[in-house]
Amino acid sequence: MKAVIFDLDGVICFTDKYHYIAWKKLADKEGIYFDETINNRLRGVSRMDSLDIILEKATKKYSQAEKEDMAAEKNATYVELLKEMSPSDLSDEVRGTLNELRNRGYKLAIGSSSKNTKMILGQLGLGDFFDAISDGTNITKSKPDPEVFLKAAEFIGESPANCLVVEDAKAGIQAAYAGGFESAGLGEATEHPNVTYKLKSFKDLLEVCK
Ligand code: B16
Ligand code: MG
Repeated sequence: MKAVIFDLDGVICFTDKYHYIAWKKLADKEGIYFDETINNRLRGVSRMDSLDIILEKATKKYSQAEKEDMAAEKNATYVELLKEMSPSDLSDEVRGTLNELRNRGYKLAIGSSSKNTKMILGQLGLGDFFDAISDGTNITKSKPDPEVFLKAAEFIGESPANCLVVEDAKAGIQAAYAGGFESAGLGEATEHPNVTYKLKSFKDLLEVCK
C-alpha cells in the first residue's frame, strides 16, 4: 500500500449536520416530509441524486428547472453554514493520524462526491495538505461508481491496487470494490460485505497502514 484516499464527509469531518439543516429548510418550505433516517440515505450521494431521494416523499412532480433551483437553494444555505467551520472542527485524532501517515511516507488524497470539497478543506486548515483532490467537480458519475477514486489514484500516479480507500458510506465501499481498491470502513460502511478492513476508530488506520 503506497497511498490512502479519504472520503471527506463522515471520515475527515462531519458536515452531515449542515446537509441536514439545509435540506430540512428546503423540504419544510416545499411541505415535503424529511427526517434523519432519510438524511442517512444521502451519505456519499451527489447533490442531485440526494434531491431525488428527498422528492420520493413529494406529492407534486417537479420540472428539471425547478429541481435545479431547489438544489441551488439548498447549496446556498449549506455554504452559509460551512462558513462557520474552522480548524477546531478537525479532531486531534484525525489530525494526528494524517500527520503520522504522512511521516510513514504514504501519499494522501481526497475522494469526495462533494462539489464543496475545496472550501471545506480550506475551512479546516487543510487547503494545502493533500497530494491530490478528486471531488464532485471532476466526475460525471457519483458513488457507487468508482470514478471519483479512480481519478484520485490517477492524480497521485498510483494504481488502485496500491491505494486504500477510507469510507463511512456503503456506496463508497461499493465504489472502492468496483474500482479494484481495498477499503477501510467506518460506521455503517463496516456492514458492507466487500469492506476489507473494519475500523472502530479513525486512528485504527495506523494498524492497517504500518
Ligand atoms: P455537495 P462525501 C458527500 O460527501 C456527502 O456525504 C453527501 O451527503 C452530499 O450530498 C455529497 O457529498 C455532495 O455534496 O452538495 O457539497 O456537492 O461523503 O462524498 O465526502
Ligand atoms: Mg462520506
